[in-house]
Amino acid sequence: MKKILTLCIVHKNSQILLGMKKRGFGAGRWNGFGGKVFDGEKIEDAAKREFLEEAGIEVQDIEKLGIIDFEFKGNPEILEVHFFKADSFLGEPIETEEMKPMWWHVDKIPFNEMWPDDIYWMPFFLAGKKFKGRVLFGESDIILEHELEEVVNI
Ligand code: 6OG
Repeated sequence: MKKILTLCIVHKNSQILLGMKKRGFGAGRWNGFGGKVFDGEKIEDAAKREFLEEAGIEVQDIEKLGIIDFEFKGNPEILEVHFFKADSFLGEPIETEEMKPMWWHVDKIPFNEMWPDDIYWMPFFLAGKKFKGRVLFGESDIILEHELEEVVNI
């Protein structure tokens, strides 16, 4: 059973735009913007739609940089998250019911208030490298297994 999700981060002038998730899955953590892909929707379109819904900005050119399968021990559902990078956008980020946006310098990313997998893929992301991987979480969102590699095509 696979669920396809998007995650998009603006990376501009040594800063990244993250949002504090205010409700639902991952609440209380800083993360990129994204969510579930609708049936029949292109994954890239879902990434753009979610950005507009969650931060009020319009991203135009986005680049897919990675795919990670997230599994939770004892749960047959796999979350296939597609990671995108944007370097420009229209509008100004605004706080929404779901996310509170904030810019972070790439040297000061709040990893201890993010999903524990982020420390692994973020270096690839910031370097503009494409990546693929799999992460298995156990109880209390502890990482039991992780594999991540750079790939040529995504
Ligand atoms: P909604 O289902 O609330 O969107 N997401 C993850 N992000 C990271 N960094 N690590 C994970 O490890 C994640 N699992 C899901 C995908 C959920 C958002 O959270 C991301 C979506 O952008 C488990 O609509």
